[in-house]
Amino acid sequence: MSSFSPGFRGRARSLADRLPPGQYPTEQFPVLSAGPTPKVATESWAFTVTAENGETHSWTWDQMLALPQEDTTKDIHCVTRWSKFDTRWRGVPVEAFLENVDTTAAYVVAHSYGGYTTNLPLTDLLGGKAWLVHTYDGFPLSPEHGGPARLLVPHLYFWKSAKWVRGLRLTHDDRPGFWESVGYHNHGDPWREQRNWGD
Ligand SMILES: Nc1nc2c(c(=O)[nH]1)N[C@H]1C(S)=C(S)[C@@H](COP(=O)(O)O)O[C@H]1N2
Ligand SMILES: [Mo]
Repeated sequence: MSSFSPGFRGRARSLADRLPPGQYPTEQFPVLSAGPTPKVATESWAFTVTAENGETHSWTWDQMLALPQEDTTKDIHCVTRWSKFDTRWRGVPVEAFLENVDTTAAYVVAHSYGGYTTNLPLTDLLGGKAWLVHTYDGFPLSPEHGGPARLLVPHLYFWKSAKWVRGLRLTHDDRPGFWESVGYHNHGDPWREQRNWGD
């Protein structure tokens, strides 16, 4: 293995270099939802971080928009094998929601309006690797793609990017989410082809 990480050389890398094993590139933006699209109004929307001691920290839509915003362009990779290059998003880096949270937890369960869950190590959400996004390609994120706001964790398979996300629960023990509990890989690194348990 070479010492640089995927994405490090940015635009200098060829598209082939940016395609994880077993993936094909597409211009489409397929919609993959395990259930119906929940209707979530921004007026009643809230994002809540729950620490392992039960303490909660919540943001209304306007409070979330008042946080420093970031634009990011990322390649995304779905476990069903499509990859989409250079997707453009705007949102809040996840670490902004954890700044004042007193925690020693190592794991997170992201949970969504509609009931979807997905689990991640906390470190995969920090350090500029994950965002709560509300804008896609310059427009408000559509409901089918997770609007009004979704998680974006582009370095992992896209099932980790919870649509209609409503909060993060910090836990000491790792608790499999919706797909992870039916056989998807617990971590889901596309560069290591972590599709299923045992990969
Ligand atoms: N709440 C919720 N989030 C979800 C899903 C879902 O069914 N419900 N599907 C996941 C899967 S498997 C993928 S590939 C992506 C698809 O996002 P898209 O529909 O915007 O392409 O969302 C992920 N986030
Ligand atoms: Mo997926």
